[in-house]
Amino acid sequence: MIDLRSDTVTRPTKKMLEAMFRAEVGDDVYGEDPTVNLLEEKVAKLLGKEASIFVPSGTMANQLCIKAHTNPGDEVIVERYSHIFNDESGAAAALSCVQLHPLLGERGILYPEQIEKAIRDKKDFHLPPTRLICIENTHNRGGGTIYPLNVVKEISQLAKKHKIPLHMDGARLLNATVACGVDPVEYTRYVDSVTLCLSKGLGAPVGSMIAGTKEFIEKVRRYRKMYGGGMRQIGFLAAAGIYALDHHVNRLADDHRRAKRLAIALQKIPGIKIDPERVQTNIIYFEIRKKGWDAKKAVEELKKKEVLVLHIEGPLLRAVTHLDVNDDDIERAILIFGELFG
Ligand code: TLP
Repeated sequence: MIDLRSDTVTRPTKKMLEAMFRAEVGDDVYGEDPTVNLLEEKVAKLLGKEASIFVPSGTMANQLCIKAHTNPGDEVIVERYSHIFNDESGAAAALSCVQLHPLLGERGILYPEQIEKAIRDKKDFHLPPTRLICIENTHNRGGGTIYPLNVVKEISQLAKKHKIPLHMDGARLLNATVACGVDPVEYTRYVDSVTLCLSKGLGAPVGSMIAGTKEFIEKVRRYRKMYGGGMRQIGFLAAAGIYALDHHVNRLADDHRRAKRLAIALQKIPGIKIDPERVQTNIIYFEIRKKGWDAKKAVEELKKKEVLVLHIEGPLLRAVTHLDVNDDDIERAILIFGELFG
């Protein structure tokens, strides 16, 4: 199978498994797991923040940040197609009792002018207080879109002016930084909290990180316990994260190159609609435009030929490149797309 559904599907490499096997562990709820502590120090440094914390998933990471930044009844500005708004099962409403205020971005990117218009007037008690702004980098549903640095800077200036914290869902932040050739700190210096997934392009089996001030991370630590995310001897998982950060960051560029190659080849197939110009990192979206076919049938027929893609909604399909997909797999997938939709 050539599994292009998501970069979450990777399996640990042999060397990663060896690193996991060798990990020293302790009880992380007591703060006694040396490997988790090492990972948390490493990520705090990588992201230029005072502290970081290991959590089970990217969803929990976002939700803990929302919980720690807000009070019930507050409003949180998000992008219309963001993961927080669409793919976290309504958690912000259920767990933090906040109202999400979705704004439509340009391929997922929000601009300061539209955010400023959406910030509520504090003096009017009819209105929910705007307590948090969330941005997603890279933006998944936008097409793996990279936030331009100057836009993040301007949003941060706006947020500061209004004394509203800025959160970055950085599940794929390192895809953005590798693609732009910038240090992650160039982005994270502008945000109050940031998440980072170890289990996507980086190839670890489990885990996400949150980084911020020491005070913020201590608040998150309490909520992590409340949400049932306090885990015990998880140095084995942290070791996978450390290995991923040491060995799998620069190679994200290969995923980007392969996604571009796939997109350019798919554009030449008459039954497929795609704009390769939009592909900035490892995610591509496309539509099937062949008579008698719809997205569901396309997924089924591709599966019969051992290519897995994800149906998003309506005619939209997604393919994502990652650690477990090599150049040969991409060439084979291109041939199969050609056979079915040419
Ligand atoms: N995204 C998954 C699906 O849930 C859509 C995927 O396959 O892409 N932020 C962003 C931007 C994400 O894309 C995801 C996962 C998360 C957060 C949540 O991470 P997990 O799956 O670890 O909860």
